[in-house]
Amino acid sequence: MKKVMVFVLILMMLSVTILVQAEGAASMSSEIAEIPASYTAPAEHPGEVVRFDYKTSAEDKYAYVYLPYGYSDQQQYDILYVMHGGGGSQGSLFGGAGQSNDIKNAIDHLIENGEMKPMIIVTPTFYTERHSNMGVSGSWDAVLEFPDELVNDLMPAVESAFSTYADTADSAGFEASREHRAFGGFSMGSVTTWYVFEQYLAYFHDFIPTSGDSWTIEMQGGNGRAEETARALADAVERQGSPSFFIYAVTGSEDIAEPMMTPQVAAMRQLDAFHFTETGREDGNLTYQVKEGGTHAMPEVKMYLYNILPRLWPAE
Ligand code: FER
Repeated sequence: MKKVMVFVLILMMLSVTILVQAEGAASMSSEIAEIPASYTAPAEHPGEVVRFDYKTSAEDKYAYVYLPYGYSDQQQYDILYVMHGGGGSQGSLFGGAGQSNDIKNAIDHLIENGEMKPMIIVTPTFYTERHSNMGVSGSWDAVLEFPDELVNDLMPAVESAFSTYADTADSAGFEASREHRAFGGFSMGSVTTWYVFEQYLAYFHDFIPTSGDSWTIEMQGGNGRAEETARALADAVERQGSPSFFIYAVTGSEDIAEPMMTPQVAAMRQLDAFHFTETGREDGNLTYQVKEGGTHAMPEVKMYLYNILPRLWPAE
């Protein structure tokens, strides 16, 4: 009798261990690969980063726009918007117009080798002349205003200048082409991404929140108020008519935002609006990866984008 009890106890401990390991495997991932060194060098067929000027009701602004090699207005392109983090700028990802840095070269190689469909990538800024405070609170003010600028000013301008799937660069055109449009960002740009998800799901299908939680309930609410934050996101999905979407959430194990993102995603997984998947877009609408050793820095963001971009609109 005693022996049986001990055996059962061992079995129970073993299954707990296995469960804990499985839980860990769901968030930790070795799947995020470094950008191959050869991809950080210039490609044979490079795309081009150009400056794009546009107007808001208040001021003149600009973004950088990556145009893939052979860009032609006779073709339609998928489009991704990527927002920088606090203190960053339009140049945080690609450097500037005419430049070719590691991630720009990697994207050129991915497209050149048929690993990724040619796409347009826009890197704007949430800062305006009124937001000179680039600290967290000043950035947050700017972030809160950005989603409206995005859909009212930036998207109409950029998507009438360049050829996307939006037949008309207005709300009807953006809605009809939402499966060909994504929004992502790093840190405060990830906070921005969650706001865009909450407000303009009608225009975007894919989201890449990188190392930043949703501040819809409060600053860093993904940590202390994970359930309310997740519920607010689920309510936003329902309010917007529950269209399909896909969220590629990602951070690093050593990232300062990881303690915010992990509880938020865990809470989201408890809700019907979200279907967690580790396999692919067909099997759910939310995935989350935590890169072992990853910190809150641009080299990681570039690595995450290198891994996620080819999954947005898979090459044929
Ligand atoms: C987070 C989301 C955003 C976070 C930090 C930020 C520490 C941004 C910080 C910054 O831009 O300075 O969850 O956690």
